[in-house]
Order: sequence, then structure tokens, then C-alpha cells
Amino acid sequence: MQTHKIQKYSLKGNLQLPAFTAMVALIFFSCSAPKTYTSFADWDTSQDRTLNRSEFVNAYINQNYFDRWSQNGYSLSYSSFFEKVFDLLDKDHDGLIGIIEFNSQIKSFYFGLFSENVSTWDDDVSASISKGEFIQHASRTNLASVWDTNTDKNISESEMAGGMFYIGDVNGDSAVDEIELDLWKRNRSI
Ligand SMILES: [Ca+2]
Ligand SMILES: [Ca+2]
Ligand SMILES: [Ca+2]
Ligand SMILES: [Ca+2]
Repeated sequence: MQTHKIQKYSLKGNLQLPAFTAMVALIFFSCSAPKTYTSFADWDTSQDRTLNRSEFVNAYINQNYFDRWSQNGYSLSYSSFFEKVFDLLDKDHDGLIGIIEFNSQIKSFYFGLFSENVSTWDDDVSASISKGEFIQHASRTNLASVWDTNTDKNISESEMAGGMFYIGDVNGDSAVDEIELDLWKRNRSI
């Protein structure tokens, strides 16, 4: 009876060992893996349940969001920037920005400082904005200059990250909370 008990424990001990080793390995690999910024807590390094500008910018850069704008990480010229913004606003990818597409997002790219009407941009009165119309009016209204904070005529990765912070901060309280981050990620074509 006693022997049987010892064997049982011994067997149990042997069975547990591989699971324990796997757990140690899992913890080891989780700790050594690079940060992936998948949850709000990962972005919120100060753990105060809100993202300030530098937390947002750091995570944006570490997450390589800029790859969507520039394949090699180089700063974007104004004309490349306008083309990319056009593609983002053209949600249904039909090569035109419809009135709803225009009105739903244009203001955020000007950080709220936009008071024009779509008809001002629609030169040929086609009820949509062509790429040519967009580039012409984005240029006329200095869309890039609000992003290009060092005024070198290029949008760098950190300028893009800083601009995205303004876009993410929907209620304008100089912080991005969890709901705002979720919304920003959902529209993360931007
Ligand atoms: Ca469209
Ligand atoms: Ca048009
Ligand atoms: Ca710049
Ligand atoms: Ca906010």
C-alpha cells in the first residue's frame, strides 16, 4: 500500500516536470520577446490610463506604423503625403473621394482647423473629388504644413506620429484614452 503511494507520487512528479519546463520556457520567451503594443496598457507606459503625446509617439514609432506611409522609413515629400492621404480618404478604393468620404475624415487631417466645403474642392462639379482636385486643393490650403513641424518640406516619422496623436485625441484634451485609441486603431488605415 505504502509502496503504491510512493510510486503514484513519483509518477505524478515525473508527469509534472515537462509542463513545468514548458511554463518556464514560455515565461522566458514572453519576457525576451520584443514589445508588440497590442493592448492599451502596453502603450500607457506610465500606467495612468491615458496616453500623453510622448507615450503615443513612442508606441507609434516602435510599432512601425510609419511603414504604411513610407516603405523605407524616409520622410515623405508633400506630394507623396497628399497622394497617401487621398488613398486613405478613398475608403471604397474607387479612385474618387465621394462627399461622405470627404466629410467624414478631412477635418481630422487638418487637426480640426478646416472650414471649407466639399464644393470648393470639386472643381468639375462631379460630386466627387478626383486625385488631381485633391492634390491641388490640399496644396492650396497647406495641408502638409500643419504636419511638417520643422518646415523642411518633408513629413518625417516623428512628425507623422505627432500628427496622429492629434487625430487620435478626438475630444482635444491633449491625451488619448483607451476609447480614443480603439477608435484610432479601427480607422487605422490612418
Ligand atoms: Ca471613394
Ligand atoms: Ca470632382
Ligand atoms: Ca519635417
Ligand atoms: Ca482625448
